Amino acid sequence: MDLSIIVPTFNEGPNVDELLRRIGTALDGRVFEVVFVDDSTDDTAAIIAAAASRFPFPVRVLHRDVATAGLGGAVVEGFRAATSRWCLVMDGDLQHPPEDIPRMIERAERGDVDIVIASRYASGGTSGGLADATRTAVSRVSTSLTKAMFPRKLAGCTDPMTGFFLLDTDAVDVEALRPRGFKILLEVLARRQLRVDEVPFDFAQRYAGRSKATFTQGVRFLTQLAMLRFGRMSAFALVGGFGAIANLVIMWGLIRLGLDYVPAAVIASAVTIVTNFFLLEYLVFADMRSESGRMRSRFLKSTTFNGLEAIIRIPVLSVLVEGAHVPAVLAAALTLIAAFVVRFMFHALIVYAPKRTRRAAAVASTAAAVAPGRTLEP
Ligand SMILES: Nc1nc2c(ncn2[C@@H]2O[C@H](COP(=O)(O)OP(=O)(O)OP(=O)(O)O)[C@@H](O)[C@H]2O)c(=O)[nH]1
Ligand SMILES: [Mg+2]
Repeated sequence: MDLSIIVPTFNEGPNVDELLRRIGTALDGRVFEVVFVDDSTDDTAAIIAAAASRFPFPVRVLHRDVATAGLGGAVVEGFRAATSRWCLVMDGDLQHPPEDIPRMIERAERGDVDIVIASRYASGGTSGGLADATRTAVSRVSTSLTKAMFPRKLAGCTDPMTGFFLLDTDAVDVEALRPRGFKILLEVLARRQLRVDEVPFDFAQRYAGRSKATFTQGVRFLTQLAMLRFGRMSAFALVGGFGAIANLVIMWGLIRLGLDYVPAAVIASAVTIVTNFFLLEYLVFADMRSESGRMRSRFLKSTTFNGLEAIIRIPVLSVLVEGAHVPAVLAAALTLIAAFVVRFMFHALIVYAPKRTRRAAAVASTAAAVAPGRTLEP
């Protein structure tokens, strides 16, 4: 079996040589290439390029100046660049021991699976390399949550969050993957029912360098999960719901401070409109940003729309309060809910509309914006 090994790297310079050395030893006698997809801000790409000549197998490095979609985006870029149909994805910090690759290949060569996943949680595997008790707990809880949300597609998989797997790229539609954040395997598994098997492995300690897992990555992951499961609209609703609650809390606070409900509603709306925009940018439409023109223009469209919406909403609010004697905060809640669907359509179809000339591509991508990731299980 020909193999492309894809290694996403972000500032992993001190690990490169050891990684290549151990891969070379583990896969001695096999045909393979190593493709690093590098988003580093340091000299990792140069280190890889220099190391490449010291090894008897092909080593390539694709350095991305714009790290679109982070780790997940890097892996997809690797799938595109790979020369082999079978791609093995592994971290660049040696937490994924290269010595386990032959077992994964042997499993795939039996010919009855689309993906072989190296699992920390299958019996025989261990997760000792997780930094501390908190990371272990977060990993366990998010694994259970994820499995609960995709009971059928993840039935054969104990570790949908691992970054160590061997995939037949002919079994997936690489261009349809919408990676965001850290968990590319989940994206692959949730899109299409694949034939899965696992091999257990011992998750090692990081060899050198620093972890890139952050709290922000955690928030991104939750958004990704919501979007894969229920489509983009649910993530939009989540952000909108958060904004609505913030709006009401601010309004309530200002009224308690003695402000009249109209200026209180105006201030609360202004604050939430701006916050809402950034949450949409970085969570809900993160994968569509690079194709939809300039951020400034999206900001203007989004805030103008929401501003107009608030300007219309506030007279309606006052009719409800003065005319129909609905309590102010309840009336605000009702008008916020009513505005939701219109706002989603406007953002998905106009603010984040792809700026491409080919109409067909634009139409396809717009359709994807409104109903993406609706991967309801059969
Ligand atoms: N290309 C690319 N690689 C990334 C990015 N973020 C992380 N990586 C790489 O993805 C792999 C996994 O990242 P780690 O920081 O090890 O994350 P982790 O294994 O969950 O965290 P630790 O257990 O603390 O090591 C490493 O090879 C990183 O260099 C990114 O934005 N772009
Ligand atoms: Mg790591």
